[in-house]
Amino acid sequence: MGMYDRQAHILRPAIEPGRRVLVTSDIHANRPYFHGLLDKVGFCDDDLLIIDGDFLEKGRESLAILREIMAMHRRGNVITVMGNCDDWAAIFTDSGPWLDRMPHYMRWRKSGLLWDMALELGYDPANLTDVRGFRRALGEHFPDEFAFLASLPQAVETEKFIFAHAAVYPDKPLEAHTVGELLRCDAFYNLGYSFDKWVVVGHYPVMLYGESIVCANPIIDRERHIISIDGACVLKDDGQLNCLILPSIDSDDISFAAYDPFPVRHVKSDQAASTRSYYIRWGDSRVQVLRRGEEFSRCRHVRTGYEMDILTKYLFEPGEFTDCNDCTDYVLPLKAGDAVSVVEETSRGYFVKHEGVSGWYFGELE
Ligand SMILES: [Mn+2]
Repeated sequence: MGMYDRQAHILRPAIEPGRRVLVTSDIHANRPYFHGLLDKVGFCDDDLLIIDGDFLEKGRESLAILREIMAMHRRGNVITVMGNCDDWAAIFTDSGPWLDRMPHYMRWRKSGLLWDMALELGYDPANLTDVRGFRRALGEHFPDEFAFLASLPQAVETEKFIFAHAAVYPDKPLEAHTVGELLRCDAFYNLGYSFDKWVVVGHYPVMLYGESIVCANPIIDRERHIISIDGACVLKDDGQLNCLILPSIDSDDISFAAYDPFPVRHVKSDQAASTRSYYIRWGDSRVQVLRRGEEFSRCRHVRTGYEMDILTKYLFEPGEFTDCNDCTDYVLPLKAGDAVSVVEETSRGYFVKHEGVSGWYFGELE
């Protein structure tokens, strides 16, 4: 049974009004960002945290964060929605293809839940030969972990909100959705749907909705009632872990907080925004190197022809044509005294973030 054959499990919890609710997603096994965010918002046992999927994989500490979230569940202040990267209990029910792909996936990622579990069991995770024997060992040694993962709902619904990892389709009842429909969907916000309840999703990094500007802050669409919160923690160097803040589960007074680890400094002089910019992103990052320099290289984005200087260390291969790390030439509009977080310090200036937006600042900092 694949993701699109399984029917979704919907949770409708009773959440007492007046309790503060925090909603995050796509932590991707990044415990420093997770703790940084919880510290920043002053998370305590009186609050309720809703994790909107994908707390596992890609980052370095999948097994540790799984156990941490299980402990939070026992204390009763977290509700976790399943993301496509958390569906590991399916290895015991889904037949065939997944099992055969498992060794390849582990070698490629060199991290993740099964990687961490293999290490704890004394297997060499990069050279898994007997996958069925390994799966049997997982079931024997990690029954609580897999029971927890199997118990996760694929959507949580309240009077005013629906929390699902990737998508909700307005033309059918929530329980008629398959697991795959709720957990996988690229660019859900671009599908144009509107909802009566607030639909809160993660999964698709919000900056990918921008053409020329990189903004990691949540998209809160008050007309269509869609909120997209994945700030691309782990996935993008300048990403952040976002969370919505609801004073109460029955409130429309929605604000947000974000955590990233970059040092905060203040700009000394005003700067005007660039009138033209582009954002080269993963999946569409083929560039032609016109002049390769020590620190910066002049590059032409192959699909659009847009030219910009890119940090040479962002270029993946040494040849004339290469893919590159996500980057932009956007120059941020700033006022003297503005706080910025510094992502890169270069001989030309600083690559910084200001209110969630990434771009260049060419003046001095204090
Ligand atoms: Mn996802």
